[in-house]
Amino acid sequence: RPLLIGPAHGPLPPYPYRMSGPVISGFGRGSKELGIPTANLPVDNSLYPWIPSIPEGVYFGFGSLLLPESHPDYSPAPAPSNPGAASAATSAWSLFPMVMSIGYNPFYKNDTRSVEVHVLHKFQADFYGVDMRLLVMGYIREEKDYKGLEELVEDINFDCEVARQSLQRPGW
Ligand code: ADP
Ligand code: RBF
Ligand code: MG
Repeated sequence: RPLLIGPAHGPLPPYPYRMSGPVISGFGRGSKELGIPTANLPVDNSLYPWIPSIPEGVYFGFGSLLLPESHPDYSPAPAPSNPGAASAATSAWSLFPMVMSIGYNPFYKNDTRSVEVHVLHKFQADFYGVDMRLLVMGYIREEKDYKGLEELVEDINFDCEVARQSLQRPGW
């Protein structure tokens, strides 16, 4: 499958979609042990009507986290590009590329639509409860069922590469 998604000049409508919310506990399936922790967000259909309306699948884009000063990955951008850092900030937004799954995880057969985000950054600590803002820039593929976990992980690793390469183009 292709490494680059979307035209060089940037995302086409209806992208980008936006949503935000606190990072909550997920299914506790040990995604972290697979090397693919996923930050789960509450799905509020009334706040974000685009969520139930789009096809389930794997998407990519940017995720921003309001990390508290106490988090080891806290790193305030200089003001004014980061308003939160302007005066004695105790938290600041940090921007990362991400891949995400929206859907029912056919491999696990969930019965509710979930939103889970794998951030393309190696964090020194968890960030449960932290506010996250998502900019969904494009669609990568359908969610699939798999014979085994290794195949799922292999596909997700390729999704990460698609996101990295697609997002590093200047138009994105
Ligand atoms: P859960 O079932 O609670 O979602 P996971 O095994 O999926 O557990 O781990 C998700 C948690 O791991 C996130 O809520 C976050 O606090 C932490 N985490 C650490 N690194 C990342 C990352 N790169 N992307 C997403 N979450 C991460
Ligand atoms: N679950 C599936 O059942 N099928 C998939 O194709 C699938 N693709 C995913 C792609 C990405 C980028 C991410 C972050 C998750 C995906 N998932 C998929 C969800 C996965 O089953 C879930 O994160 C598990 O908790 C991993 O153990
Ligand atoms: Mg998770």
